[in-house]
Amino acid sequence: MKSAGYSVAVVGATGAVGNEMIATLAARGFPVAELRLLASARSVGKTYEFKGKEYAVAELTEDSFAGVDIALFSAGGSISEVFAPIAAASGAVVIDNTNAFRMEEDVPLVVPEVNPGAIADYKKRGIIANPNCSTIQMVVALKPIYDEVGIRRIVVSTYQAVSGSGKKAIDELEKQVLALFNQESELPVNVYPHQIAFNCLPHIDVFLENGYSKEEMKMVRETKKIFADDGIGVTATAVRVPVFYGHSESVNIETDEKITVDEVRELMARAPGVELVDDLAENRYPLAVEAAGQDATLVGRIREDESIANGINLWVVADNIRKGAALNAVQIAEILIREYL
Ligand code: NAP
Ligand code: 3JN
Repeated sequence: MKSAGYSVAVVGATGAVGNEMIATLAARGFPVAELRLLASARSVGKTYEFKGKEYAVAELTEDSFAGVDIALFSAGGSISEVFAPIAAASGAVVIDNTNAFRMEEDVPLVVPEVNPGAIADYKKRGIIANPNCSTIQMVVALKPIYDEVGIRRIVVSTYQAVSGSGKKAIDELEKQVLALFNQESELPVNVYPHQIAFNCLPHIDVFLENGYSKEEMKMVRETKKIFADDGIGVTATAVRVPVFYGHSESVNIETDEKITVDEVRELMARAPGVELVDDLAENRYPLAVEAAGQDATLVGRIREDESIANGINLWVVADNIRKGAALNAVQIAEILIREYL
């Protein structure tokens, strides 16, 4: 650990995830000696406050990474494909929030509560991948059950907030709601193929040849990689819902050995990164509006799946921009500086 602190670059600093990266670095007291905020040429001139000081955004170029120790990327996959290897070659450790490297064998895909040991493999390429937000919150909740009784199959349906599609989608939901309340004849529909206000779209990212969306297949592949278990069956349905922050998930699992609802509750009550919210008498269960702005992954509605011998249902909710992106990345950076840099 460097006592003087680290030079940290945030690539995509002006975006929904980038803004949260800056806030998370500050909130967690990450030892930042130098902060480099990088985005497109469009954002040059914008400034952000970090720990009481103003920082100007610079244009991302090949020369942006000289002297940088840690580069947090969230400017989209095509930017990461080009610039993450450049950052790594100039000596930075890249923590990449995009899909660009997640499934590459020599790039660790890390959720600190689940597979922190995988971080050691960063040395191979100088890149660590952050999983997709929907995968992260699911594996945080399932890890203690996986360790206790094994998991054979996962059936997950997601209810994903618009902030997962970036700032323009947050604006679009707001504008559509206002237009509907003002009884305007035309709705602005630019980000999604359909109206998102008061609607549910079973369509996140592009559709693939097998009929699944890419978001659904990210959950399938990433879960197997994080648990280092190709034998788990995973099937997903990803749905965009008119919520600003907080992804919710209905998660059904079939375990190898029997586990009771009370045992799952006990595991959740002491699982790292999890908060058990499960009190039906008080109408307490995880809610997106309560998860928003929180670090914890909320787990509740724990029930036995009575249709099979070893089945459990859970409702899992987390702030997709925090634990789903920025917080997970900063937690990885914290382990990196504590154990490796
Ligand atoms: P956003 O709000 O639309 O922000 C996009 C960011 O990328 C902005 O800072 C933008 O800069 C920057 N950017 C775009 N084109 C650029 C270029 N040519 N050069 C440099 N910077 C460029 O999107 P977001 O929600 O923050 O998401 C950004 C990316 O993070 C996504 O594409 C995705 O890959 C990843 N992400 C991951 C998760 C996850 O599950 N882990 C969740 C959400 C997002 P300007 O403002 O200058 O255009
Ligand atoms: O839609 C969501 O709720 C999460 C979105 C994630 C996302 C958005 C655009 C591009 C990703 C991602 O993290 O997988 C990507 C991408 O990097 O491919």
